[in-house]
This record gives sequence, C-alpha cells and structure tokens, in this order.
Amino acid sequence: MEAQALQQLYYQMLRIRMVEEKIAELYPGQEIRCPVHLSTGEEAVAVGVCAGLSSEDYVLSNHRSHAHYLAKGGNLRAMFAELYGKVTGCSMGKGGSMHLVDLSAGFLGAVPVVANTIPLAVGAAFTSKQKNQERTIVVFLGEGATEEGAFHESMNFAALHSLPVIFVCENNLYSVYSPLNVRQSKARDNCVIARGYGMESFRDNGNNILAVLELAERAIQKARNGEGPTFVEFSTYRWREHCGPNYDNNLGYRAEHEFLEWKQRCPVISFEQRLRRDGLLSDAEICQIKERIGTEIEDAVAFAKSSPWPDENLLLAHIYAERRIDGVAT
Ligand SMILES: Cc1ncc(C[n+]2csc(CCOP(=O)(O)OP(=O)(O)O)c2C)c(N)n1
Ligand SMILES: [Mg+2]
Repeated sequence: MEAQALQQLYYQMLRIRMVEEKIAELYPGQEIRCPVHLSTGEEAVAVGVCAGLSSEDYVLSNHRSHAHYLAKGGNLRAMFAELYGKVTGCSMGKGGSMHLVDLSAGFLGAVPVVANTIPLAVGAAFTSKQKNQERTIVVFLGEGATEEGAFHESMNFAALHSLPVIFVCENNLYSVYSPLNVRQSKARDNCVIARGYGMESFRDNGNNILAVLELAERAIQKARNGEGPTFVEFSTYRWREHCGPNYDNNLGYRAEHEFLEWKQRCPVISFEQRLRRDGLLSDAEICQIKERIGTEIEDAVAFAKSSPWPDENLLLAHIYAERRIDGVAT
C-alpha cells in the first residue's frame, strides 16, 4: 500500500477521534441537547471498511454513527449543525446525533432502533441487484443487534438472493451495561450462524486498521463480483459510557483493567506508532495534521452555533417519504 494511502487512513481515524473529543468537551455546555453515543476507541472499523467503498456505494448505521458517517464522507458542518439542532443540520436539526444522513456521500442513514437498519440495507441491496446498479451496501451493527429477529431474517434473505450487502458487526462486548455472557450462550458464534444462513463469514481484530481493510476489501470485491453477502465481525471496545461524554467504569459493570488493556490497543496510536516506525510519518507531519483537523472542527462548530433554528412550520414536514412510482410522485 502506498505511503499516501496509509497516511490517509491515519488521518481519517484521527479526524473522527478529534471530532468526538470535541463533542465530549462541548457536551457539558448543554447546547448539544440530543443524546450522543461516541465511538472513541472503535475508529478503525469505520475507516477500514469505508476506505474500500466508492461514493456510489451505500452505508447504513445505528445509534453509534458518527464514525461511520465521517468515514463515508459525510459533511462535518452538517453533522455539528445537526447535533446543535439547527436547520443547516443534515436532518434539518430535527433528528440529532442518531439520525445522521448524507445522501451525496452515500450515507443512507442511521436509525437508533437496534437492528432496524439491517433490513433497510438488505432492501437497498435487493434494489441494487434488481436494477443492476452495481452498488455495494454496508450495514454497521453492534453485537447486540445480532440478538434481534431483524438480523436473522435479513441474513436469510440476503443469502437466498445472493445480495451485494456486507454485514459489519462491531463486537465491543457490551450492550449498554450488559456483557456478552448474560446475553448470549458461550457456545454461540455469529460467524457460524452466518454460514448457517448460507454466507461466508470472517472475524478479525477491529483495532488493527490494516486487518479491517483486508477483510473489508475481500467482502467488497465479492459483492462487486456478484458473489453475494458476507458477514464480518471485528472485536473492538468503546472507551466512554454507552451514551454521553463521560467515562463510567466507576459503575462497576466492567473492570477498570479490561478498559486499560483495550486502551493500550488504541487503534489510532498503534497505527501512528507503526507509521512513525516505518518512516512514513514525522512529528512535524502529525502536528500539521492535528492543526488542519482542529481548524476544520472549529469552523464546523462555529457554523453550527451561528446557524438558525428550524422554523416552526417545518415541524410536520419530512415525516413521511413522498410516494413515487417509476419516478413520479403520486
Ligand atoms: C429495539 C431496541 N431495543 C433496545 C434499544 C435500547 N438500546 C439502544 S443502544 C442499545 C445497545 C446496543 O448494543 P450493541 O448493538 O452492541 O451496540 P453498541 O451500543 O455496543 O455499539 C440498546 C439496548 C433500542 N434503541 N432499540
Ligand atoms: Mg455492543
């Protein structure tokens, strides 16, 4: 892989990290009023998967969507404006953090009802296949979503019709405060389940960007070749509380040492160290990159803060999609 492409992966991960650190810093000011689910510590999965996609391809996400939206090329100004509830936001300020969307970047949307974007992704893949759009669809889901019926129905349908969809499971071991062992049998293996439905499945370290990239590219190539869906599971860990800007290890639902061990495996720092070691990134370059991202974030926050609120008469607009048959509104 070329040096520039490797640096770009680092840049993308660091940008997501810095955006979310900024959200955590601003949140106590109470101007951002929507709930926020930060993916600090999980950046490599989003960046590694999206690096192989084109802007024609679609991504769908869940409640923890900032990283997916940004990795797919979602507009940063529109994201901050959405968090601030402003009309310039990507959902006109009416959705907040859990309803990010940027159709121009192929980010079809995020929905916080756990597992419910999975069938939407399969539907988009069905359309892609029927209309020969040659579009690959990726849906990001937590391991908690694999406990929902929608996940299983979607996997079955996608395999049956050999659809160009990739199910990317971010296994961060927890669903809110519940660890895996109180939710799933020890014998359960999502990769085996996926094979049972008739699709290939793979698992790797989600904090290693190059491992993520390799698996994702394999799955994307398969989808593009018309060889059907793939399930990939990446192990990773969220650093902060399930919802909100704080750290919550004091609550006791997970051990401090577990958190510290995962922090040691930070996807951004470990990749930065690797690039430094290989002579592909210098201290001066890192400073420049941080400055550039910092300026971009300041601009986006200023844009959000200075944008107007949505007008009252927009309250009931955009609730239902327009019904269209063959491109004609009916
Ligand atoms: C259908 C449904 N049930 C419960 C919730 C509440 N809820 C929101 S996020 C979440 C945890 C999901 O865990 P996981 O899929 O592993 O994602 P993670 O938060 O770990 O990224 C739950 C239970 C919900 N939003 N929707
Ligand atoms: Mg989880």
